[in-house]
Amino acid sequence: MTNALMDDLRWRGLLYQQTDEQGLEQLLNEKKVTLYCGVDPTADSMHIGHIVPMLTLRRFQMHGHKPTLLIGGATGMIGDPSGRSEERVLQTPEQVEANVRGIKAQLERIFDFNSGEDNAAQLVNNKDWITEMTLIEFLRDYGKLLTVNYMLAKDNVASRLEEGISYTEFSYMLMQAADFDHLYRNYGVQVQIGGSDQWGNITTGLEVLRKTHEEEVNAYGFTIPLVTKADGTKFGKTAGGAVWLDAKKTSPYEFYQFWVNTADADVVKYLKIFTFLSREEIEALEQSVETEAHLRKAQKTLAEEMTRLVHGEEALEQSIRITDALFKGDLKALTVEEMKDAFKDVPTAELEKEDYGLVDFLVEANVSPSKRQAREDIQNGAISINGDRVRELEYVVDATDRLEDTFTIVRRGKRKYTMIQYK
Ligand code: 485
Repeated sequence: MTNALMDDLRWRGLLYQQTDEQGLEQLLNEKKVTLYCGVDPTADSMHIGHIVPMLTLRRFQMHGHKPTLLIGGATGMIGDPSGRSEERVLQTPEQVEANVRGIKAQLERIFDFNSGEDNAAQLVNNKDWITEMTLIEFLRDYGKLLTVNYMLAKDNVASRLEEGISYTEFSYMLMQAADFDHLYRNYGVQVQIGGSDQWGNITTGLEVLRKTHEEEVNAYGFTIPLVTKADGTKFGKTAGGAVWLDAKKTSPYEFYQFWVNTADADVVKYLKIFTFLSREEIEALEQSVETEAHLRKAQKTLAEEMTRLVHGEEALEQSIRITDALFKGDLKALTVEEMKDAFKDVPTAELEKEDYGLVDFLVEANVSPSKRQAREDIQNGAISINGDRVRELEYVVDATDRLEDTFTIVRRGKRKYTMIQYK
Protein backbone atom coordinates (compact mmCIF):
# COMPACT_ATOMS: atom_id res chain seq x y z
CA MET A 1 0.00 0.00 0.00
CA THR A 2 1.28 3.44 -0.79
CA ASN A 3 1.18 6.40 1.52
CA ALA A 4 -0.51 9.72 0.66
CA LEU A 5 2.34 11.87 1.99
CA MET A 6 4.96 9.88 0.07
CA ASP A 7 2.79 10.16 -3.05
CA ASP A 8 2.77 13.91 -2.60
CA LEU A 9 6.58 14.01 -2.14
CA ARG A 10 6.96 11.91 -5.28
CA TRP A 11 4.73 14.29 -7.23
CA ARG A 12 6.77 17.24 -5.95
CA GLY A 13 9.99 15.59 -7.08
CA LEU A 14 11.37 15.44 -3.54
CA LEU A 15 12.37 11.78 -3.44
CA TYR A 16 15.72 10.58 -4.74
CA GLN A 17 17.55 7.64 -3.17
CA GLN A 18 15.65 5.50 -0.65
CA THR A 19 16.93 2.72 1.59
CA ASP A 20 13.60 0.84 1.64
CA GLU A 21 10.74 2.60 -0.11
CA GLN A 22 8.03 0.08 0.72
CA GLY A 23 9.17 -0.40 4.30
CA LEU A 24 9.03 3.35 4.91
CA GLU A 25 5.57 3.73 3.35
CA GLN A 26 4.31 0.88 5.50
CA LEU A 27 5.79 2.45 8.63
CA LEU A 28 4.19 5.82 7.82
CA ASN A 29 0.83 4.14 7.32
CA GLU A 30 1.10 2.40 10.68
CA LYS A 31 2.19 5.18 12.99
CA LYS A 32 3.44 8.71 13.47
CA VAL A 33 7.24 8.72 13.23
CA THR A 34 10.10 10.94 14.33
CA LEU A 35 12.51 11.98 11.58
CA TYR A 36 15.68 14.00 11.52
CA CYS A 37 17.85 16.12 9.31
CA GLY A 38 21.16 17.65 10.35
CA VAL A 39 22.90 20.84 9.36
CA ASP A 40 26.44 21.89 10.22
CA PRO A 41 27.23 25.39 11.47
CA THR A 42 29.71 26.21 8.70
CA ALA A 43 28.23 29.73 8.32
CA ASP A 44 26.06 31.88 10.56
CA SER A 45 23.14 31.46 8.17
CA MET A 46 21.54 28.79 6.02
CA HIS A 47 21.01 29.42 2.31
CA ILE A 48 18.08 28.36 0.17
CA GLY A 49 19.70 25.01 -0.69
CA HIS A 50 19.46 24.05 2.98
CA ILE A 51 15.78 24.61 3.31
CA VAL A 52 14.62 21.94 0.88
CA PRO A 53 15.13 19.09 3.39
CA MET A 54 13.86 21.38 6.18
CA LEU A 55 10.65 22.14 4.29
CA THR A 56 10.31 18.44 3.56
CA LEU A 57 10.44 17.78 7.30
CA ARG A 58 7.67 20.34 7.69
CA ARG A 59 5.55 18.43 5.22
CA PHE A 60 5.96 15.41 7.47
CA GLN A 61 5.01 17.52 10.47
CA MET A 62 1.83 18.66 8.72
CA HIS A 63 0.91 14.99 8.45
CA GLY A 64 1.39 14.48 12.19
CA HIS A 65 5.00 13.28 12.24
CA LYS A 66 7.67 14.76 14.45
CA PRO A 67 10.67 16.64 13.00
CA THR A 68 13.99 16.69 14.80
CA LEU A 69 16.45 19.33 13.64
CA LEU A 70 20.03 18.58 14.46
CA ILE A 71 22.66 21.29 14.57
CA GLY A 72 26.16 19.92 14.24
CA GLY A 73 28.00 21.73 17.04
CA ALA A 74 30.41 18.76 17.06
CA THR A 75 30.45 17.73 13.39
CA GLY A 76 30.87 21.42 12.46
CA MET A 77 34.25 21.28 14.24
CA ILE A 78 35.35 18.63 11.71
CA GLY A 79 33.58 19.33 8.39
CA ASP A 80 31.75 16.95 6.09
CA PRO A 81 33.82 15.92 3.04
CA SER A 82 30.61 14.97 1.15
CA GLY A 83 30.25 16.68 -2.20
CA ARG A 84 33.52 18.58 -1.78
CA SER A 85 36.70 18.12 -3.70
CA GLU A 86 38.96 19.84 -1.21
CA GLU A 87 39.86 19.54 2.42
CA ARG A 88 38.11 22.11 4.60
CA VAL A 89 39.79 24.76 6.72
CA LEU A 90 38.95 24.12 10.38
CA GLN A 91 36.77 26.70 12.08
CA THR A 92 37.56 28.00 15.54
CA PRO A 93 35.27 26.84 18.39
CA GLU A 94 34.09 30.47 18.72
CA GLN A 95 33.11 30.63 15.06
CA VAL A 96 31.21 27.36 15.36
CA GLU A 97 29.35 28.60 18.44
CA ALA A 98 28.39 31.88 16.78
CA ASN A 99 27.18 29.99 13.72
CA VAL A 100 25.12 27.63 15.88
CA ARG A 101 23.29 30.66 17.29
CA GLY A 102 22.55 32.06 13.84
CA ILE A 103 21.24 28.80 12.41
CA LYS A 104 19.21 28.01 15.51
CA ALA A 105 17.38 31.33 15.22
CA GLN A 106 16.51 30.56 11.60
CA LEU A 107 15.23 27.08 12.35
CA GLU A 108 13.09 28.56 15.10
CA ARG A 109 11.41 30.77 12.53
CA ILE A 110 10.66 27.95 10.13
CA PHE A 111 9.39 25.40 12.67
CA ASP A 112 6.99 25.53 15.57
CA PHE A 113 8.75 24.16 18.64
CA ASN A 114 6.09 25.10 21.15
CA SER A 115 2.84 23.86 19.69
CA GLY A 116 2.30 21.70 22.77
CA GLU A 117 1.40 18.84 20.41
CA ASP A 118 3.23 15.51 20.39
CA ASN A 119 4.64 16.34 17.01
CA ALA A 120 6.13 19.73 17.94
CA ALA A 121 9.54 20.15 16.33
CA GLN A 122 12.60 19.55 18.49
CA LEU A 123 16.10 20.89 18.19
CA VAL A 124 19.22 18.98 19.22
CA ASN A 125 22.93 19.67 19.06
CA ASN A 126 25.30 16.73 18.59
CA LYS A 127 27.87 18.52 20.71
CA ASP A 128 25.78 17.40 23.69
CA TRP A 129 26.60 13.73 23.23
CA ILE A 130 29.65 13.57 20.98
CA THR A 131 31.82 15.68 23.29
CA GLU A 132 30.76 13.43 26.18
CA MET A 133 32.31 10.44 24.45
CA THR A 134 35.95 9.63 25.09
CA LEU A 135 38.30 8.74 22.26
CA ILE A 136 38.50 5.18 23.53
CA GLU A 137 34.71 4.90 23.62
CA PHE A 138 34.40 6.26 20.10
CA LEU A 139 36.97 3.88 18.69
CA ARG A 140 35.64 0.88 20.58
CA ASP A 141 31.89 1.50 20.24
CA TYR A 142 31.78 2.86 16.69
CA GLY A 143 35.18 2.51 15.02
CA LYS A 144 35.07 -1.23 15.42
CA LEU A 145 31.71 -1.61 13.65
CA LEU A 146 32.86 -0.75 10.16
CA THR A 147 35.88 -1.74 8.17
CA VAL A 148 38.06 0.88 6.57
CA ASN A 149 37.31 -1.01 3.35
CA TYR A 150 33.59 -0.25 3.74
CA MET A 151 34.30 3.42 4.40
CA LEU A 152 36.71 3.75 1.48
CA ALA A 153 34.02 2.53 -0.89
CA LYS A 154 31.67 5.43 0.00
CA ASP A 155 31.43 8.04 -2.74
CA ASN A 156 32.39 10.96 -0.57
CA VAL A 157 35.67 9.25 0.35
CA ALA A 158 36.33 7.37 -2.89
CA SER A 159 36.15 10.61 -4.87
CA ARG A 160 38.89 12.06 -2.70
CA LEU A 161 41.38 9.23 -2.82
CA GLU A 162 43.42 10.70 -5.59
CA GLU A 163 44.11 14.07 -3.93
CA GLY A 164 43.97 12.59 -0.47
CA ILE A 165 41.63 13.03 2.47
CA SER A 166 42.68 13.69 6.05
CA TYR A 167 41.95 11.15 8.74
CA THR A 168 39.81 13.86 10.35
CA GLU A 169 37.41 14.20 7.45
CA PHE A 170 37.53 10.47 6.79
CA SER A 171 36.10 9.97 10.30
CA TYR A 172 33.18 12.32 9.67
CA MET A 173 30.74 9.66 8.49
CA LEU A 174 31.23 7.73 11.73
CA MET A 175 30.25 10.76 13.79
CA GLN A 176 27.08 11.25 11.78
CA ALA A 177 26.38 7.53 12.13
CA ALA A 178 26.84 7.83 15.90
CA ASP A 179 24.22 10.62 15.83
CA PHE A 180 21.65 8.41 14.15
CA ASP A 181 22.37 5.72 16.72
CA HIS A 182 22.01 8.22 19.58
CA LEU A 183 18.77 9.67 18.20
CA TYR A 184 17.31 6.22 17.49
CA ARG A 185 17.97 5.11 21.07
CA ASN A 186 17.09 8.28 22.94
CA TYR A 187 14.54 10.05 20.77
CA GLY A 188 12.97 7.19 18.84
CA VAL A 189 14.14 8.73 15.56
CA GLN A 190 13.50 6.21 12.77
CA VAL A 191 14.18 8.22 9.62
CA GLN A 192 17.04 10.43 8.46
CA ILE A 193 16.78 12.66 5.41
CA GLY A 194 19.19 14.99 3.63
CA GLY A 195 20.31 16.23 0.23
CA SER A 196 21.69 13.68 -2.21
CA ASP A 197 25.26 14.33 -1.02
CA GLN A 198 24.22 12.83 2.34
CA TRP A 199 23.44 9.37 0.97
CA GLY A 200 26.76 7.88 2.11
CA ASN A 201 26.42 9.25 5.64
CA ILE A 202 22.80 8.15 5.94
CA THR A 203 23.47 4.59 4.79
CA THR A 204 26.51 4.38 7.07
CA GLY A 205 24.21 5.34 9.94
CA LEU A 206 21.83 2.51 9.11
CA GLU A 207 24.74 0.10 8.90
CA VAL A 208 25.86 1.17 12.36
CA LEU A 209 22.31 0.87 13.72
CA ARG A 210 22.06 -2.70 12.45
CA LYS A 211 25.33 -3.59 14.13
CA THR A 212 24.61 -1.98 17.48
CA HIS A 213 21.17 -3.56 17.94
CA GLU A 214 20.47 -7.19 18.50
CA GLU A 215 16.82 -6.89 17.62
CA GLU A 216 15.67 -5.95 14.12
CA VAL A 217 16.20 -2.27 13.39
CA ASN A 218 13.21 -0.37 12.00
CA ALA A 219 14.92 2.67 10.50
CA TYR A 220 15.04 4.31 7.08
CA GLY A 221 16.70 7.02 5.10
CA PHE A 222 16.08 8.90 1.93
CA THR A 223 17.63 11.78 0.06
CA ILE A 224 16.23 14.69 -1.88
CA PRO A 225 17.54 15.55 -5.34
CA LEU A 226 19.66 18.59 -5.91
CA VAL A 227 17.56 21.49 -7.21
CA THR A 228 18.52 22.19 -10.82
CA LYS A 229 17.82 24.87 -13.42
CA ALA A 230 16.57 24.20 -16.93
CA ASP A 231 19.40 26.28 -18.44
CA GLY A 232 22.04 24.16 -16.71
CA THR A 233 23.47 26.94 -14.51
CA LYS A 234 23.72 26.42 -10.78
CA PHE A 235 20.57 26.96 -8.73
CA GLY A 236 20.58 29.36 -5.79
CA LYS A 237 23.33 31.69 -6.91
CA THR A 238 23.06 35.33 -7.91
CA ALA A 239 25.71 37.77 -9.03
CA GLY A 240 26.23 38.51 -5.35
CA GLY A 241 26.75 34.83 -4.38
CA ALA A 242 24.48 32.47 -2.46
CA VAL A 243 20.92 33.39 -1.54
CA TRP A 244 20.98 33.46 2.25
CA LEU A 245 18.10 33.33 4.70
CA ASP A 246 19.76 36.00 6.84
CA ALA A 247 18.26 39.40 5.95
CA LYS A 248 21.63 41.06 6.58
CA LYS A 249 23.29 38.89 3.93
CA THR A 250 20.45 38.81 1.38
CA SER A 251 17.84 41.51 1.98
CA PRO A 252 14.17 40.50 1.78
CA TYR A 253 13.88 42.58 -1.41
CA GLU A 254 16.82 40.74 -3.02
CA PHE A 255 15.34 37.48 -1.81
CA TYR A 256 11.97 38.36 -3.35
CA GLN A 257 13.67 39.40 -6.60
CA PHE A 258 15.56 36.13 -6.76
CA TRP A 259 12.32 34.14 -6.83
CA VAL A 260 10.42 36.57 -9.04
CA ASN A 261 13.15 36.16 -11.67
CA THR A 262 12.66 32.38 -11.93
CA ALA A 263 12.47 31.19 -15.55
CA ASP A 264 9.13 29.91 -16.88
CA ALA A 265 10.82 26.55 -17.45
CA ASP A 266 11.61 26.23 -13.72
CA VAL A 267 8.80 27.94 -11.87
CA VAL A 268 6.35 25.04 -11.58
CA LYS A 269 9.10 22.74 -10.36
CA TYR A 270 10.06 25.28 -7.67
CA LEU A 271 6.46 25.79 -6.58
CA LYS A 272 6.31 22.04 -5.94
CA ILE A 273 9.63 21.86 -4.10
CA PHE A 274 9.47 25.01 -2.02
CA THR A 275 5.85 25.93 -1.30
CA PHE A 276 3.04 24.39 0.67
CA LEU A 277 0.51 25.22 -2.02
CA SER A 278 -1.78 22.34 -2.91
CA ARG A 279 -1.59 20.33 -6.08
CA GLU A 280 -4.71 22.10 -7.40
CA GLU A 281 -3.23 25.54 -6.75
CA ILE A 282 0.04 24.62 -8.42
CA GLU A 283 -1.73 23.11 -11.43
CA ALA A 284 -3.74 26.31 -11.85
CA LEU A 285 -0.49 28.30 -11.84
CA GLU A 286 1.02 25.88 -14.33
CA GLN A 287 -1.92 26.63 -16.61
CA SER A 288 -1.22 30.33 -16.21
CA VAL A 289 2.41 29.84 -17.29
CA GLU A 290 1.12 28.19 -20.45
CA THR A 291 -1.62 30.66 -21.36
CA GLU A 292 -0.58 34.00 -19.86
CA ALA A 293 3.12 33.72 -19.08
CA HIS A 294 3.61 37.49 -19.40
CA LEU A 295 1.62 38.05 -16.20
CA ARG A 296 4.24 36.06 -14.26
CA LYS A 297 1.59 34.93 -11.80
CA ALA A 298 3.47 31.75 -10.90
CA GLN A 299 6.71 33.67 -10.23
CA LYS A 300 4.95 36.27 -8.10
CA THR A 301 3.21 33.60 -6.07
CA LEU A 302 6.49 31.73 -5.57
CA ALA A 303 8.26 34.92 -4.47
CA GLU A 304 5.44 35.81 -2.10
CA GLU A 305 5.26 32.40 -0.49
CA MET A 306 9.02 32.20 0.02
CA THR A 307 9.51 35.76 1.27
CA ARG A 308 6.60 35.44 3.70
CA LEU A 309 7.92 32.12 4.98
CA VAL A 310 11.48 33.28 5.54
CA HIS A 311 11.08 37.00 6.34
CA GLY A 312 7.45 37.46 7.36
CA GLU A 313 4.48 39.44 6.07
CA GLU A 314 5.86 42.94 6.70
CA ALA A 315 9.11 42.30 4.84
CA LEU A 316 7.11 40.81 1.98
CA GLU A 317 4.97 43.95 1.71
CA GLN A 318 8.05 46.14 1.71
CA SER A 319 9.63 44.02 -1.04
CA ILE A 320 6.54 44.38 -3.20
CA ARG A 321 6.46 48.13 -2.56
CA ILE A 322 10.09 48.53 -3.66
CA THR A 323 9.46 46.36 -6.73
CA ASP A 324 6.41 48.43 -7.73
CA ALA A 325 8.16 51.74 -7.15
CA LEU A 326 11.08 50.74 -9.37
CA PHE A 327 8.76 49.43 -12.03
CA LYS A 328 6.90 52.73 -12.13
CA GLY A 329 10.12 54.70 -11.77
CA ASP A 330 8.66 56.29 -8.65
CA LEU A 331 11.66 56.63 -6.34
CA LYS A 332 9.83 59.17 -4.20
CA ALA A 333 7.84 56.29 -2.74
CA LEU A 334 10.99 54.86 -1.18
CA THR A 335 13.00 55.65 1.92
CA VAL A 336 16.75 56.18 1.59
CA GLU A 337 17.31 52.76 3.20
CA GLU A 338 14.99 51.10 0.70
CA MET A 339 16.81 52.80 -2.16
CA LYS A 340 20.16 51.50 -1.00
CA ASP A 341 18.68 48.03 -0.84
CA ALA A 342 16.95 48.29 -4.20
CA PHE A 343 20.05 49.54 -6.01
CA LYS A 344 22.60 47.16 -4.57
CA ASP A 345 23.04 45.42 -7.90
CA VAL A 346 22.72 48.31 -10.37
CA PRO A 347 25.81 49.67 -12.13
CA THR A 348 27.75 52.07 -9.94
CA ALA A 349 30.07 54.92 -10.75
CA GLU A 350 32.39 56.80 -8.45
CA LEU A 351 32.80 60.57 -8.73
CA GLU A 352 34.51 63.33 -6.78
CA LYS A 353 32.47 65.10 -4.13
CA GLU A 354 32.12 68.33 -6.08
CA ASP A 355 29.59 70.22 -8.19
CA TYR A 356 29.10 69.06 -11.77
CA GLY A 357 27.19 70.47 -14.69
CA LEU A 358 24.53 67.87 -15.50
CA VAL A 359 25.92 67.06 -18.95
CA ASP A 360 29.40 66.36 -17.56
CA PHE A 361 27.91 64.46 -14.68
CA LEU A 362 26.05 62.07 -16.99
CA VAL A 363 29.12 61.41 -19.12
CA GLU A 364 31.51 61.00 -16.17
CA ALA A 365 29.12 58.54 -14.52
CA ASN A 366 28.74 56.56 -17.76
CA VAL A 367 25.02 57.18 -17.83
CA SER A 368 25.10 58.71 -21.30
CA PRO A 369 27.79 57.65 -23.79
CA SER A 370 28.66 61.21 -24.99
CA LYS A 371 27.98 64.86 -24.23
CA ARG A 372 25.85 65.09 -27.33
CA GLN A 373 23.75 62.15 -26.21
CA ALA A 374 23.60 63.54 -22.66
CA ARG A 375 22.11 66.80 -23.93
CA GLU A 376 19.60 64.90 -25.99
CA ASP A 377 18.65 62.70 -23.05
CA ILE A 378 18.07 65.73 -20.83
CA GLN A 379 16.00 67.54 -23.42
CA ASN A 380 13.93 64.43 -24.12
CA GLY A 381 13.05 64.19 -20.41
CA ALA A 382 14.82 60.84 -20.15
CA ILE A 383 16.88 61.77 -17.09
CA SER A 384 15.79 61.70 -13.45
CA ILE A 385 17.88 62.37 -10.38
CA ASN A 386 16.74 60.71 -7.19
CA GLY A 387 13.31 60.33 -8.74
CA ASP A 388 12.91 63.92 -10.02
CA ARG A 389 12.93 64.50 -13.76
CA VAL A 390 15.48 67.14 -14.77
CA ARG A 391 15.07 68.97 -18.10
CA GLU A 392 17.45 71.92 -17.73
CA LEU A 393 20.78 71.57 -19.52
CA GLU A 394 22.31 74.03 -17.03
CA TYR A 395 21.29 72.02 -13.97
CA VAL A 396 24.14 71.70 -11.45
CA VAL A 397 24.46 68.46 -9.51
CA ASP A 398 25.61 69.46 -6.03
CA ALA A 399 25.55 68.40 -2.37
CA THR A 400 21.74 68.60 -2.25
CA ASP A 401 21.61 65.72 -4.74
CA ARG A 402 23.77 63.49 -2.54
CA LEU A 403 21.51 61.37 -0.37
CA GLU A 404 23.00 60.98 3.08
CA ASP A 405 25.94 62.78 1.51
CA THR A 406 26.96 59.47 -0.08
CA PHE A 407 25.00 58.54 -3.19
CA THR A 408 22.82 59.73 -6.07
CA ILE A 409 20.48 57.61 -8.16
CA VAL A 410 20.18 58.51 -11.83
CA ARG A 411 17.63 57.00 -14.13
CA ARG A 412 17.98 57.15 -17.89
CA GLY A 413 14.97 56.09 -19.94
CA LYS A 414 12.42 53.79 -18.46
CA ARG A 415 14.38 51.58 -16.13
CA LYS A 416 18.12 52.01 -16.54
CA TYR A 417 19.45 53.01 -13.15
CA THR A 418 22.96 53.99 -12.08
CA MET A 419 24.07 54.61 -8.54
CA ILE A 420 26.73 57.26 -8.17
CA GLN A 421 28.91 57.05 -5.10
CA TYR A 422 31.49 59.60 -4.00
CA LYS A 423 35.17 59.38 -3.24
O1 485 B 1 23.92 13.76 12.37
C1 485 B 1 24.21 14.69 11.45
C2 485 B 1 25.28 15.57 11.66
C3 485 B 1 25.57 16.54 10.70
C4 485 B 1 24.82 16.62 9.55
C5 485 B 1 23.77 15.72 9.33
C6 485 B 1 23.46 14.76 10.28
C7 485 B 1 25.16 17.67 8.51
C8 485 B 1 25.57 17.06 7.17
N1 485 B 1 26.68 16.18 7.27
C9 485 B 1 25.93 18.20 6.19
O2 485 B 1 27.07 18.48 5.97
N2 485 B 1 24.92 18.86 5.62
C10 485 B 1 25.09 20.01 4.74
C11 485 B 1 25.30 21.26 5.57
O3 485 B 1 25.23 21.20 6.79
O4 485 B 1 25.53 22.32 4.96
C12 485 B 1 23.83 20.18 3.87
C13 485 B 1 23.78 19.08 2.85
C14 485 B 1 22.49 19.18 2.05
C15 485 B 1 21.27 19.18 2.97
C16 485 B 1 21.44 20.30 3.99
O5 485 B 1 22.69 20.17 4.70
O6 485 B 1 24.88 19.21 1.97
O7 485 B 1 22.40 18.09 1.16
O8 485 B 1 21.16 17.92 3.59
C17 485 B 1 20.33 20.30 5.03
